Amino acid sequence: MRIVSILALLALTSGPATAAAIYQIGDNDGYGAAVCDNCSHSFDGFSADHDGRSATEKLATDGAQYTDTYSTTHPGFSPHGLETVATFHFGGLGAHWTSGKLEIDLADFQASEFGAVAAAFNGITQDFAFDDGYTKTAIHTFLLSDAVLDSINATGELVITIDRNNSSDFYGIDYLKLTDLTEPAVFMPPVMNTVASPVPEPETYLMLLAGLTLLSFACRRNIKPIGLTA
Ligand SMILES: [Ca+2]
Ligand SMILES: [Ca+2]
Ligand SMILES: [Ca+2]
Repeated sequence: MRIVSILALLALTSGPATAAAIYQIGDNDGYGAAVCDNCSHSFDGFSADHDGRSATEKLATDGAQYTDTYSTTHPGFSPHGLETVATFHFGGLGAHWTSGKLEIDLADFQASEFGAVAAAFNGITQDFAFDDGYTKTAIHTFLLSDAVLDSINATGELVITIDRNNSSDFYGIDYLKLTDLTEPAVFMPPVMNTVASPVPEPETYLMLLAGLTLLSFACRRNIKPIGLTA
């Protein structure tokens, strides 16, 4: 017998997709100097004192105070005093993350020449040993590991630290952008008991017809017309 089910069709039905949530620290304004993405800057590689921060960035406490400087957290050259660690804080992230990525726009990383920074996402070490080269800007993207996603779900935040204590590199950070790639919840219509009735095969029709014929014959033998006696 052939059973036609529409459950499979229901399973293919989903609601409208929702846009991925995006969180950003700093803006993509070319280090406050209109430097294009993935190209070259003209910052001074000797005095390294570029400070293109807006008033908002200077007053920020979420990490934007570290963007748009070419000499970030470099005592004696940066506007950050004696600080040697830049900390960026994404908060209010919830506890539902299954996938996400971080995009970060960097200038002039030279890990091999001047030492790599020590970077971590929620305390989990990340490879930041970039060798983009002097005058080069580059947008780097990290797909968040399961460990980082678990830490976001446990704390509702993502804290990024870039520690230059073992590095004398001059570099800059234009912005950081965090994207929640968690799949939107799939809308499933209520499942009804809608398995279609079986469609009888020809043999079944023949058996049914034979049964009806026998039943009719039996009735004719046993039922007598009303008013007649045997
Ligand atoms: Ca940029
Ligand atoms: Ca550099
Ligand atoms: Ca910027």
